[in-house]
Amino acid sequence: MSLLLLTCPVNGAEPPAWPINEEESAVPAYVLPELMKSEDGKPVKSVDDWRWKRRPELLRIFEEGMYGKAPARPALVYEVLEEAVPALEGKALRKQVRVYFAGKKEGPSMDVLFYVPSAAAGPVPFFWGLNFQGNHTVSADPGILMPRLPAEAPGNPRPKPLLAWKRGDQADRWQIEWVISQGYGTATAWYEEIDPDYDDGFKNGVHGLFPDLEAKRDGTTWGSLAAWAWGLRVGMDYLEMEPRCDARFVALHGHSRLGKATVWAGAQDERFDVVISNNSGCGGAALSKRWFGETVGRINTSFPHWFAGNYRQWNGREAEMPYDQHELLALVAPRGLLVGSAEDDKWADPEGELIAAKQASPAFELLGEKGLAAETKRENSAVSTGNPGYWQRPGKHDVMAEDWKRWTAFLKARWGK
Ligand code: GTR
Repeated sequence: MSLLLLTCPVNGAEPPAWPINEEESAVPAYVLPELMKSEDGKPVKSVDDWRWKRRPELLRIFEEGMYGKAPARPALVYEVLEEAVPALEGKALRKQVRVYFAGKKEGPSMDVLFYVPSAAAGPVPFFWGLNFQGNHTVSADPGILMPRLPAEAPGNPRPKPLLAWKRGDQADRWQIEWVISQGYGTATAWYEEIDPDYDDGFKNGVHGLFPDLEAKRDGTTWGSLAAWAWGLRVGMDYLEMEPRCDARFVALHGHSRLGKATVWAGAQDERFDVVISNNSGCGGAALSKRWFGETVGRINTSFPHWFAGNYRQWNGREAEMPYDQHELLALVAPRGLLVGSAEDDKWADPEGELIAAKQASPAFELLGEKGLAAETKRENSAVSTGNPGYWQRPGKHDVMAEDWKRWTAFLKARWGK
């Protein structure tokens, strides 16, 4: 029994501040806000209603209430660290580029690692996503530049694990050879080069580039998820310039916390033709009002730097929230959205992710997409042929070869290549 609902101290211990439920039978009834009704109570009936009224309204709700407002992106400034060279036994070309965040060649920057099929005759579709442990971990390829250690700062716990992360440690999660074999390119950068993932009062990473914004910090100012999403959009600014990338066909993908950042970036930025959420859970694709797995109170307590301050007002008060994550997913419409869950990943609430995708469907349908295929079930997701697509694989919270296969099948169905 994993239902933890303690109302009084047991043996002198304090009850958990944010009780967690992982039993389906214990999920109470909940009511979702209506996606296709504007704040003024009017129904969303036409493409124009969606495009000019509901979509901007929802973007503002998530920006001010949850992830926080990000500054404008800088002018694109980059430095080619390595021009395309043969790699992966000649199957790919590898390129490495440093993209600066200050609009000049100093200050924080991210190193973007690219592979494209060496056989490609022209620009190819691309996967673009952030990695957890440094570019050198996504493949054993010895040519990948080692990440620079994040700036030392009081309380910075990061350099130590970074030194322990080995080349190729995360290769299973990236499947680069397989992606190349499918005729696609792939690009990645280490998320902590955008904003180190610990609570430092928003001084380091790209937050530190905007002192005026920090001086006025309030409940609507950006947190780390918004910073990673911003970095993903800066990366897209580069991909649009990259001659080997066909920027009309870019699939943004992210796992777990990076899945949350991915969904937020993809919701805002229509240049991403496909958005893939992998096990993104609470604050990503999973509904907040469904009491299962991680909760708003819990995530804001464990990770106080991830969201805008305003989000904390919903700690323990999910039932009163005026929005929920199906409305975030709907912002991807009519572009491609694929939500992936793992069966044993209760913390991320696979069922809540499926329901959110289903509840986002009316926006996709209004805009001419098929919507989540009616027959989609968690246990039989292979039939998920619609848009949004949904897929659940057996196993735990992770990115696996099967996930990449499913993602690629979704892209091939959408792009015809
Ligand atoms: C967990 C967190 C999740 C998820 C995960 C991850 O600790 O509670 O929301 O983001 O980390 O990113 O690996």
